[in-house]
Amino acid sequence: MKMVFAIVHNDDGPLVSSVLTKEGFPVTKMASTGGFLMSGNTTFIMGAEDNQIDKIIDLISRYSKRRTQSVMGDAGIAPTYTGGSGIPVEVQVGGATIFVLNIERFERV
Ligand code: 2BA
Repeated sequence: MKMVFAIVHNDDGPLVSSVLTKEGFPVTKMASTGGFLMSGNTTFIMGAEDNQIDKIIDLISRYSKRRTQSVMGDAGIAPTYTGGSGIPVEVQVGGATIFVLNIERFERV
């Protein structure tokens, strides 16, 4: 058994969630915040069998778009990243950041 942590853009969260659920994968959604942009993203936690992981990754990546986000030099990250210059900085965000961990034991009591 595996545990999947998938961080997706907030705008993709609802679609990714409904697709996974529709395909029969149980999912828990957590509101999270990226440390770099300091803006909201969505983290999915999913317990799944080993042979389901490829399908899950495929679904998440299909519905998570890659975006370019522009941040001002004095917003969020910015004072240290841009030297507080106020100059816009472009960063690529997503599709999704996915971690797959081995689970030693799973109980539902
Ligand atoms: P953020 O930390 O807000 O990062 C947003 C995007 O900013 C990242 O997109 C990346 O393109 C860029 N970025 C992050 N740190 C950077 C840095 N030190 N210098 C320059 N650019 C930087 P993604 O890589 O797609 O990540 C999207 C979100 O996924 C991240 O939001 C963070 O919440 C999470 N994430 C990404 N990698 C992670 C990791 N190794 N561990 C935990 N969370 C991660």
